[in-house]
Amino acid sequence: MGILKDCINNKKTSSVPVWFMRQAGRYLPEFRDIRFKNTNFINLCLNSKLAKEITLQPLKRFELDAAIIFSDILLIPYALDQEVVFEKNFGPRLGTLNIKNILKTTHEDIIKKLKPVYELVKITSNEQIVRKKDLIGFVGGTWTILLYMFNKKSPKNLSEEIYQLSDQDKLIKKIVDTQKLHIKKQIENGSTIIQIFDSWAGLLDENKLYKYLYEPTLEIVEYTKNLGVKVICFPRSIESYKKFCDIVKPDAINIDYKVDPYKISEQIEIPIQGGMDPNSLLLDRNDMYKDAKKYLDAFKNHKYIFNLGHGIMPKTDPENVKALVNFVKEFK
Ligand code: 1CP
Repeated sequence: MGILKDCINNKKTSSVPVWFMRQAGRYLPEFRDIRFKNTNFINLCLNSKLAKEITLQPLKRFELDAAIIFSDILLIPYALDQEVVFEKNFGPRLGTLNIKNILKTTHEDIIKKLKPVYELVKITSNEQIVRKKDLIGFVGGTWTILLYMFNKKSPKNLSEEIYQLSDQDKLIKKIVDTQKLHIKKQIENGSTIIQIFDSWAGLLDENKLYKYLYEPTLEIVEYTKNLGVKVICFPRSIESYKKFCDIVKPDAINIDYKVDPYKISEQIEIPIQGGMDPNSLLLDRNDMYKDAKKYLDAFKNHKYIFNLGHGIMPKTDPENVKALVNFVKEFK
């Protein structure tokens, strides 16, 4: 149990907790080595030993306060029997959406397919380097998962047809049910915090927020809290994080880089995570520190977890990540 959880529990911490979205990923040469030899991304996620090695890679380099399991939000469509492949220079490509078939999958089917993920959580949580830290498990947000399942590739722009999808209420219920199961299994195997990545929440029209964002997320947040585990939400690029927090009541909220840290620190009382533009890690050191300081200053009197407004970019120099972590750790 680490200082990340202490921070979310409103306890004083010796320094500002820090971890990064996509801290295990393509900016690390040791990740690229493994990835090069393992062209099937889903199979790599389902290789517990290699996935553990990837999860630990950033912790061996930097003084991070949390590990996040190397996995993907699209393992839920995969577990629900929709084909998922990752193509080079394209991203995810999903197979036909057969809702009838999806509704037939049982908990046993899902657990069987995702067993290696739970094994990954278990063997990672037993590692010495992770024991004193937090181990973050995660799921995609219901909306983001639904959108990939419907669109079958990265959405970028929204096709309004999704709102007319037939049998969508049954599908949404099935996704929520699977998300809960996936969260429960990760916690049983050693995840100490859960994060919900709703990366495409910002594409939703205002009048669709209740049905596709607030309602399913509230259900999952309440479920996770009842399991005694803290939950961080990242409904990326939504108009009002304040309204989201008032309705969904997560334990902590991740903000994107368009949010003004000073303003939000006055609007929201719960611990805040992230914000800094991942592009700042591509600047020269002093400009990177200047941007980091802006967030650290803004949240000086607020519970704050240092992170970014989105994942680390593949062209980032690992030495800059190291320098940034050290800068955060030394900040008083
Ligand atoms: O080599 C490669 O091409 C793999 C790149 C990669 C990695 C490192 C993908 C493909 N997924 C991951 C791991 C991953 N994905 C993690 C691991 C833990 C960590 O953060 O270190 C996590 C939490 C995710 C979550 C995820 N996957 C999200 C939500 C967060 C976000 O980035 O917005 C999403 C949208 C995905 C889908 C996905 N996975 C990968 C790609 C290329 C995409 C599509 C992104 C898009 O549609 O633009």
